[in-house]
Amino acid sequence: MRPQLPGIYPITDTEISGLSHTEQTKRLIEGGAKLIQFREKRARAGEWFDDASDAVRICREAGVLSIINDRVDIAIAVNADGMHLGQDDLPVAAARRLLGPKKIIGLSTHTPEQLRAALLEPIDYVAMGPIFDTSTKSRPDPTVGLEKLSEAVEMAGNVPLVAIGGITEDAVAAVLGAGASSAAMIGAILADPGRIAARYRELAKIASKC
Ligand code: TZP
Ligand code: MG
Repeated sequence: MRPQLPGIYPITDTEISGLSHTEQTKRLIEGGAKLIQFREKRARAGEWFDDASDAVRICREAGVLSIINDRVDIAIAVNADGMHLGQDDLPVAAARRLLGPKKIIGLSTHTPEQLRAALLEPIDYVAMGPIFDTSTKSRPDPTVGLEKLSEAVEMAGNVPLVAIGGITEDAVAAVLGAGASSAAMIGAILADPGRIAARYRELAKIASKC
């Protein structure tokens, strides 16, 4: 399913926010989020399953799309709307076989070569990044920058492209102006956990003017 991507694409992070995925979800939905990606790099499967189940159920009740990062087993187990794969995760074709034709699959890319290859896969959107320096991801690839982002958008054609990595409030307009369908953000939304809803609202307002 090719989703209508929102201008701001929030991704959860328990380390940065200090909150469970479920609590981040409640706050993001209060701020008006329409799609949330759940990114968990540390928890064991059992703990991750419980938190993801609650978060996805809350999303479903609110009509918000839920995307699980990395783990196809968790995505299936909690019946998320889709998943987001990286270059080192399960191959897209294998994930598609497991998830079926209706679920959303997004794929991270970091170079034009990876993007070209991604566009041959059964994906619904592609991500490109890091656009700017980021401290959120461990061992990030080299930064892409705005110029190469524009070239990536052109190469992606009608496949929606999500820009990610180091995107601050000040950069949202430039990233969307370069043609990205969506600006994925972690730190800029979650760094002040008491203002997650407000931050989402502020950022979505900027995106709505682009
Ligand atoms: N993939 C490329 S950069 C990145 C990921 C998951 C981290 C994005 O986080 P932030 O805080 O918005 O830079
Ligand atoms: Mg991954």
